[in-house]
Amino acid sequence: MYNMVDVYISERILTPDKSMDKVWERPDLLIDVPNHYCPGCSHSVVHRLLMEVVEELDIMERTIGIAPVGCSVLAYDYLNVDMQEAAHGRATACASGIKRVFPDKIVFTYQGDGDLAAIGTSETIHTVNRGENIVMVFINNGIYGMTGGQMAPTTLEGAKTSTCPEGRNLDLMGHPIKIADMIALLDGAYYVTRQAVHNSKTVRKTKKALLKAFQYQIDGKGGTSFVEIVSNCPSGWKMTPLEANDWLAKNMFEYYPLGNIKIPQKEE
Ligand SMILES: Cc1ncc(C[n+]2csc(CCOP(=O)(O)OP(=O)(O)O)c2C)c(N)n1
Ligand SMILES: [Mg+2]
Repeated sequence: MYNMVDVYISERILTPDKSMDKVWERPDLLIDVPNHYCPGCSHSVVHRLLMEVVEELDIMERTIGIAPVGCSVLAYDYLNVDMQEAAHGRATACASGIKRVFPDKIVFTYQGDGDLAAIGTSETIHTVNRGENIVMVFINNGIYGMTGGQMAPTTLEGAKTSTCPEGRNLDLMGHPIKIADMIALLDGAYYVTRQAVHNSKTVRKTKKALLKAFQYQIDGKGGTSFVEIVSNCPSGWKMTPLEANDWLAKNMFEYYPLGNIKIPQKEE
């Protein structure tokens, strides 16, 4: 089985004559321990990008991350910055409190779709509406990965999960929620973008988006930065990692198109 990180590395370090040209190494802030993510899972790629960004911006001493409930509940075991665990859905409420008490800290939440767009919908909307100067990283894998693959608010029409084994039926279960588009309408949203990490091109774009989001917070720009990352869940989707990435590209981007949804006015 492939691991997303291996795919990414192999694309970059195998030169045509198969000699090794090392251009990548683990960021120091990504703790060198085996992680619990399934092979091919997007979470580990995004963890790495986050720590690269924190390292490059030289903010490791003042960064505080909030871990959610979901597959990334153990993020604090892998990210070597100060971390706080939040109750399910409450990460942005925690982040708001921490940022207000320590305005010089750089605060981010890291949340899945069940956490951010289901149980935490209220916290999500009101945090952005207040324009809290934090970064929200949103992993939209269209499923509750941790608990065995139940339908999430973002599950696509027709997609099969353990709670909609016949496929999501819109009449019965409502529409997949485009939470990033919703919060972009709020005046407190400063930067809202939707990215992905299923190949090396999108990985690079996501890193740029994360760099921007953190830089806005460092510069004290007014408002919340929100980076959605359309992600996979090979285990929950019952696919191999490569099948999952194919399925994601063929199905998810039509409903969740990649690109910026709201950018600061001077950059328009
Ligand atoms: C108050 C509460 N309700 C429900 C749960 C069960 N639960 C744990 S994780 C989770 C969903 C996680 O899905 P998501 O946020 O999409 O993260 P993923 O695992 O897909 O990365 C649920 C419903 C819980 N832990 N606490
Ligand atoms: Mg999920």
